[in-house]
Amino acid sequence: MLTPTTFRSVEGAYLALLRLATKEPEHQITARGNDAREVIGVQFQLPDPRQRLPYLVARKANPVFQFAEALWYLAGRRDLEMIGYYAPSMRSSSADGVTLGGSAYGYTLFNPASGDTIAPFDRVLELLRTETDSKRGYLPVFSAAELAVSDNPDMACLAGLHLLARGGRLHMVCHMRANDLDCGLLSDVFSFTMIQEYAAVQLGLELGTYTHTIGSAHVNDRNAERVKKVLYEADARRHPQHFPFPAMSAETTPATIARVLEHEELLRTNQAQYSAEDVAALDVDAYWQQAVLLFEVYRQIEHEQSESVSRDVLDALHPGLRWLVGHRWPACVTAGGEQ
Ligand code: 5HM
Repeated sequence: MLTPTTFRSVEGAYLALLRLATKEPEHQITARGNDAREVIGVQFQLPDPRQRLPYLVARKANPVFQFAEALWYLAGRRDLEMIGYYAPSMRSSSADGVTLGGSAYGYTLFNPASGDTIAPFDRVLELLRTETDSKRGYLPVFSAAELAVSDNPDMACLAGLHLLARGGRLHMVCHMRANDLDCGLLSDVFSFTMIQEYAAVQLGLELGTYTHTIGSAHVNDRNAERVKKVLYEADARRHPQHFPFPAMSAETTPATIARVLEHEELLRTNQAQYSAEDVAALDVDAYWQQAVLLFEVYRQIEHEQSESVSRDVLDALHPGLRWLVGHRWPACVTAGGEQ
């Protein structure tokens, strides 16, 4: 087969790659102190990139982090202050304790490079507006300069994103030099398909296919037990969960992202507390209100050490997001359900 295998959702791709790397590894490697099983040069395609969340009890995907990271990228940020709140483990990748380096992909994509005045993302959109069939809509992320930094704690794993407008749809091909199949793949696919959908909205195009290609696809030995549990669950279950994910609102602009992030900051710093009714009245549309609801869930868990996330907020969540929150923080949701 010369074309990539397609999957209905990221979950199928994730499971297939875990099986491949753990059951038929090509290599056993040790790189920067991590032992891993690896396959080289793999790819898959999602015909519907909106199906970007896995519903596996053993994996406990964190939808709050997924939205936070996607927004952090879309806003072109690199600060630890925001992303470290949702993923404390990312703090260890920062060289100065304030910013992230190569993995702050949005910073590279959505800000002008030094000496330029226009961000690469905006240049590519302009190119696709003027020559739809262009093959040049490539957004490089990995840079050779990263190799020159000795003991670089944070070298971009994303080589680049390629946007191709064909037949009224915006396709994306993602090239990763390396992908941790258990820990990195899911959040990467979530965020990159959000960038793809955001680009499609800006161009007024339908969402096309998403193709993910990986140089080194690996599973770290330290995650082997969890991976076994995930694969066991997938093999044993009779009825996989599937919650179709809604389309990003066609009105989404950079100002929308900025407004969502204003609410995110208020919640992260506990300067605001929102009920579902408050969120419904906010200056962001229903699609992005879901992100604000997730940030409110997390505020209650982090700042109130809440044993029960308020029922109205949970009920206002999209069923798939509610399912994920319930499995990630079961104690909080069960208690809330009893109110
Ligand atoms: O030694 P190296 O720089 O390749 O280690 C980075 C590790 O983080 C690799 O296992 C890589 O696959 C994983 N990773 C990922 O899968 C890292 C990032 C952040 O750049 C990412 N996805 N987005």
